[in-house]
Amino acid sequence: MKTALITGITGQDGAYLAEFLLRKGYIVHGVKRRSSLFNTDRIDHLYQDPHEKDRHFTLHYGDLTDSTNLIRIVQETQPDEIYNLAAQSHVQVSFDTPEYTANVDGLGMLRLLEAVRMLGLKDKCRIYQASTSELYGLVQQVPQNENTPFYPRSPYAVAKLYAYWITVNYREAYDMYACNGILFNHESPIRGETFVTRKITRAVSKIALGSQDCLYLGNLSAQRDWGHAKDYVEAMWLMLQQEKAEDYVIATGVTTTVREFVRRSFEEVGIEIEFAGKGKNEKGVVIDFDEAQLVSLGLNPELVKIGQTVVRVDPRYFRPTEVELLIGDASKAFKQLGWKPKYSLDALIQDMMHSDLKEMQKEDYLKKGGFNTLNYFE
Ligand code: NDP
Ligand code: GDR
Repeated sequence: MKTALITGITGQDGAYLAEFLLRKGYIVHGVKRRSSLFNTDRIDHLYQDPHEKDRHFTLHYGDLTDSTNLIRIVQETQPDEIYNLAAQSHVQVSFDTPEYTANVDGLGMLRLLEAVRMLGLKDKCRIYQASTSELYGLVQQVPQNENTPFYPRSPYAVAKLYAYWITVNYREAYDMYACNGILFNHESPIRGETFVTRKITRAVSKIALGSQDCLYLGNLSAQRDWGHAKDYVEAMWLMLQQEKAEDYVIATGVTTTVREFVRRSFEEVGIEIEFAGKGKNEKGVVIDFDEAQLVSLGLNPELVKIGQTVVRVDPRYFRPTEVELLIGDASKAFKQLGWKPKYSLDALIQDMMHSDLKEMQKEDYLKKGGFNTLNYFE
């Protein structure tokens, strides 16, 4: 029975990976941060009471900025595999918190590598670093593969560049099994609500229910290679099961604009929209709807108005420096890992819209029934 340690277990990928490894029979340990409110929603279904015998799932308090706790947790858990997924992972937020982002996303990996090395676990323990397509930044060539030069365009990407190279360096200097998964954007129904895909699927659901009028977005022309997180965590695991540690690009090879993602999300609920105008003045307007489809989803067609502006651009979401185009070439992973994504973009959007629509319908129902959130300050 293998033991895995996951940092960032409370995040999107951490939750999917924990599920995946438990199903494979692993003992899973996770590092969670202390917070004033519970932050374990995504993994609550995996929780096991500390008094249970044969526990396969354990959480430890810790933080990637604190070497002392990382050394203690690695020592206590003696992992065969470490997945370093913890990060301040929001690109725009990294412009506001550049030093903190560097500390967690850059030095965090160094602290883990050192913990493994100092504890004499380098021959037992394999390490995965959550590297990112943001490393490519300003377009040098497409599609991007393992040999494409990096040109990071945010404090987040620069911090991740350090983590990428320190992983390569420890592999070469100390012969450690350490690898980088250069993962392109991957999403799911449990994606953080401030990333663009989830922001879109939540807002489209609310607009279809009549509880929100308009969705405000930044750069609609950015192009991303979006996959499903469920597929991508399998690739992380495969990277640690090889004879030799190497770095791999994980992507679908298909790129789509933010604008098109919005259009297709509306299509999922039977609403057709069209974009007009340019730059800050671009708008998305309802041009048609499918009454039968709306009804079949439990929605009221009378709430949908032809001519309604449902998408507007708000420059506050523009980034100081942007990554305009990402398309991954994952042929190395296809060949060497035997990995292939199962979800298409349409299947991903369907999964996210289905889940958010249900969630918003539940909220709407509770609100209409008078069960509003309690106001403790009245
Ligand atoms: P999330 O933002 O959903 O999760 C990040 C996790 O890191 C959370 O568990 C968070 O804890 C934790 N965390 C943040 N700061 C610290 C810290 N100082 N110490 C310990 N834990 C911390 O990200 P994803 O799951 O989407 O991504 C996982 C990793 O993969 C990240 O490193 C991300 O940068 C990288 N990545 C993601 C891609 C994507 O498209 N999703 C693509 C390529 C790379 P809390 O819940 O308390 O906030
Ligand atoms: P990204 O994801 O920056 O690619 O990083 P995000 O979903 O935040 O942005 C994707 C693109 O959409 C544009 N955009 C908006 N983005 C957000 N968040 N909110 C908006 O309102 C909005 N409007 C337009 C952005 O400008 C951008 O071009 C994600 C993270 O998960 C990283 O941790 C990871 O490393 C990379 O993916 C790969």
